[in-house]
Parts: sequence; structure tokens; C-alpha cells
Amino acid sequence: MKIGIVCYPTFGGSGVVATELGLALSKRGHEIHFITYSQPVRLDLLGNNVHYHEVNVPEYPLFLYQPYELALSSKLVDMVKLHGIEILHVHYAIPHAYAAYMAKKMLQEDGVYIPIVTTLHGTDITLVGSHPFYKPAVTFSINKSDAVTSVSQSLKEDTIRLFDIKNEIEVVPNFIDFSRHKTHFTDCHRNFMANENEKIITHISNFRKVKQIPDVINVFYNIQKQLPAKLMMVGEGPEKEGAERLCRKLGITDKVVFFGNSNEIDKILCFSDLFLLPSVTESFGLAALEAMASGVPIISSNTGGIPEVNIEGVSGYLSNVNDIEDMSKNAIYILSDPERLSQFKKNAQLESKKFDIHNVVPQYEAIYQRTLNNCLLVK
Ligand code: GMT
Repeated sequence: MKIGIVCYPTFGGSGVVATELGLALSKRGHEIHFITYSQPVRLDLLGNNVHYHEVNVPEYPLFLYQPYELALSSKLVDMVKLHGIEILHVHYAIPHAYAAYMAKKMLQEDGVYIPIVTTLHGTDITLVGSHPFYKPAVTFSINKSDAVTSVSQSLKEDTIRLFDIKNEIEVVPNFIDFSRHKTHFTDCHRNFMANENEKIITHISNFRKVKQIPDVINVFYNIQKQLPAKLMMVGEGPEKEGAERLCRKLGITDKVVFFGNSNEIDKILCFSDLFLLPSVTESFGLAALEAMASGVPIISSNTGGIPEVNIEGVSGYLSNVNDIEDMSKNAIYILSDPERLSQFKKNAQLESKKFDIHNVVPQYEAIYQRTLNNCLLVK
């Protein structure tokens, strides 16, 4: 199949999933066209079957806001015609599903029929999409998609609760490509980061409010009072400055490393002992799954789709949002006994195998095939 993939090219989970999916599909013989405003951060393999088409939005002084969805829908029309793309898979409803629908309608005028598959990732539903400013357009785009998938059961339920959905929503979970996710470093360079007796705690996110960054710091503060530990903070975002300030206030700056965005997540996870994800909401928690795949247990909140990934008492523990004391207690419990820690590490990795890409990609292929068949019938 010739598949167009539209996504955010940034470090966010939806872009990561879209990129990993495209790369996996290309290995299975499909021709993949990424269409977005810059090269996706994890797209390191442009080759015969993988193409990237940049959407440019020329600055025009009359516009206070540059019309990205207009430029995207025009680019989609052009690319579908030029490359004979047969199906569009858009990740994140806003504005991708909306732009894809416009492209579909424009193409129809020229006798080209193209199905749209929309994957909902979370914040497009729970935080942004349900805002009255966007809700009618998001509802419309979901209902007009030829197939809709969500990355967790919890997100499916949220979507049905928050929007007037007429379409079926299929749950296709996020996944790990174990062949790309290196878990067997011979040397993790752990000693660069911490002394031998120190436990390494890690948090990776885009440092938005929803990630509860102060809770990450406060849980770590409690941990390091009980046992020697270091905190690795990976990512960039609006809450980072406040986090640095909080570390100074708590007097723990020498124990916390702020990395910024990193393309070496697997290396950082390789030397991590515990991962913290105390988010207010999380449709899935891809960062937690990536940590588990590297054998890192999870201390998380019990919100959204996280319980579908992090299994209580097996791969880690889950607490109510903001329950810093419970999260700290659970973290110390796991870290304070070497045998227990080693068991949780093994469990975490084992649980992550449920999300092996090889089980998930065929689900998307089946959806593409079905929508293509339906499209042929409509023609
Ligand atoms: O969490 C973010 O801020 C990024 C966001 C995104 O759209 O890239 O992540 C969402 O999609 C990921 C991939 O499906 C999920 O793993 C995240 O849980 C989800 N984030 C939220 O629901 C807050």
C-alpha cells in the first residue's frame, strides 16, 4: 500500500508512534510518505520506501495566525496525486483529521477517492479537543473519518463521553519496536551519572503542566532522604524552569541532572532503576512503556490509560494523582531491596512485551485494507 502519514514531528508521543509505525510499515513493503512541517525527530531512515514531504506555511503579514491546516490540506492533495497515495493515516485529530477531510473532498472533485484513518492520541481529546473552541470541528472530523482508532480503552471511553461520536472507535494500543529499542548495552555508562551505591530515577516528558513536574521533584526529594539517589530529568517544556527552581529551593541541585530533549532515550533508560510518571492525565503513557521495555519499573498515577500499561504490583505501582506520599513510599519499597528491584525490572520488561510492534502493525494493516475495500465500494 502507499500510505500517507500525517503527524506532529516533535518529541511528543503521537509523533513518535506515527514515525515508528511508518518505519515498521515500510519494512513490511509499504511505501510510506510522511507529510508534516519538519522531519519527524525519530525519522532517521529515509530510503526507498520512506519519503518525507515538508509542509511550508509562507509568512504573510496580513495573517495574525498562519493557516497551517490550509497549507497541509493543499500539500496532501498534491502528494496524493503525485505519488498515488492510497490512504491517509492522520495522528492527532487537531488539525490533522480536519485538514485530511478537506483534502479528501478536494480530491473527490477530481475523481480521486482516498480513505482517512484517524488515530486519537489523548490531548487532542482530553485537553484541547474538548474545548468549546475546537469541539464542533473535532467531532466533525472524527465522525467523517473512514476509520478511527484510539491508543487505549480509556481514551476511547473519554472520546465517547466528551463528543457526540457516530463512528466506531477501535482500540489499537501503542507499541515498542524491540529491534529498534536497544536493551542490551554491554556498558550503560552508569558510572558517568551516579556512584555505584546511588539509585537512578528518571522522568521523560515535554514538561507540560499535565505531567505534574513538581510531583516528580517532590517524590524524588522523599526518595533521596531515605537512600542515595540521582534524578535524571529528560525533556524540554514550560515547567522546566520551575522544576529547576524547586530543586534549588529543596537543596537537591547536585542530585538532579536536566538533560533537555534527547535522542538517546534508550541509553538513559539503560542505566535507570525507576521511572516516575505522576501525570494528571495520560491516554497511554508511551514514555512509561519505553521505560518498561528497558527493564525500568514505573511509579505512576492511576489515571487515564496508564493502568493498561503499568500493572499494579507487577511492573510498578500506581497512586492517585498528587498522592506524593504514596508514590514516595512505593518507590522506596521497590528501590530498597536489591532482589525486589531486580524482580520488578524483569516484570516490567516482560509486561512491555505485550505491546510488541509485531502484534500491533497487522492491526493497522487490517484497518487500512478494510477502509480501502469500503472506499472501492463507494466509488
Ligand atoms: O503527552 C504529551 O504531552 C504528548 C502527547 C502527544 O500527543 O504527543 O502524548 C499523548 O499521546 C501519546 C502517544 O499516543 C500517549 O502515550 C500520551 O499518553 C498522550 N498524552 C496525554 O494523554 C497527556
